[in-house]
Amino acid sequence: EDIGVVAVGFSGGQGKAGVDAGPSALIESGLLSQIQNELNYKLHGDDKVNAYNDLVPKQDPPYRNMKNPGTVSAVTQRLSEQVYSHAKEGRMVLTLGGDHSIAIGTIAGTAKAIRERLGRETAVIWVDAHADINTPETSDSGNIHGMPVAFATGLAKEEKPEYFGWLKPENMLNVNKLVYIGLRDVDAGEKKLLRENGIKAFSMFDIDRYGIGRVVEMALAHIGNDTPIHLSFDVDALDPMWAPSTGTPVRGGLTLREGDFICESVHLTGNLVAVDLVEVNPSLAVDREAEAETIRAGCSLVRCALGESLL
Ligand code: DIR
Ligand code: MN
Ligand code: MN
Ligand code: MN
Repeated sequence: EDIGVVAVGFSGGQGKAGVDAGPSALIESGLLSQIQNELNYKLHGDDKVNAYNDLVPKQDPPYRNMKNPGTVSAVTQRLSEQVYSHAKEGRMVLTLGGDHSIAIGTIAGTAKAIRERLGRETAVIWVDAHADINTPETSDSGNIHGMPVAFATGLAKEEKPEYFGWLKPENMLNVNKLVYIGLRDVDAGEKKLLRENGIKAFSMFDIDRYGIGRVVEMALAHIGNDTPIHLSFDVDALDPMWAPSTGTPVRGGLTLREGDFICESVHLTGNLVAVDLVEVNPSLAVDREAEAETIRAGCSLVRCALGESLL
């Protein structure tokens, strides 16, 4: 099977340096060679990390409360083209982040390619402690990594091409094809958006109540059989016990096994078209062991999504 790899060394969607080194850490720990040699994928695309330095504007003042809006817009636009070019060829696309703002680009790329190639809408399973659905106006932080779902679904809109105006209807995700798993730190404005738009979300409370098996079953039932799936996995969905080295850790999260189970289940559908693994920040670890744990967890999630633990 063919897979397109995009390594996105980008941190402009939030304020902490170091998340741009996530992809190189994952790759150096052997992720791509495992995918190639153990899981037998044919790799296309990046073995080096994209820094996108050529896209960073000289000045990038806040716009509508967004920080680095021109930079994030330009990088995600380029990324959407990279993802699109893989997905159009029928390849599964693996994107290694980078902060979660990059999902604006990855979803835009897969949604467009899948519409053109299969005439279908893409579903997104968003695994995260956070809902990342703030609009520029509801956001307290101004960090765009808290907004990608709002832009991907069109809940946040902007005409100016240099500020996400490049997003067109063919890039969009339908809100009823979106489902969350793992939420536990959702802003008041985000809760309102989830409610008003009838968006399906399974919080940690639901996982405690039903167990991860039933939650994944319900999540997949919601998006429907035979729907192409884009899995966007923020490593902070995992409990900091398993993934401490990330920008906004929140206690009370998924065990590594629960995270792996989500990925395995999505693989088993046979409908997976894209995977994002984001927010691994090697430089935030308290020691080398915490750093290695987080990278190991990230690699495990990706391998599970690509079918490692299943025959
Ligand atoms: C918060 C935190 N909701 C924000 N979001 C994070 O900045 O909008 N997302 N950490 O990953
Ligand atoms: Mn998060
Ligand atoms: Mn996130
Ligand atoms: Mn398989």
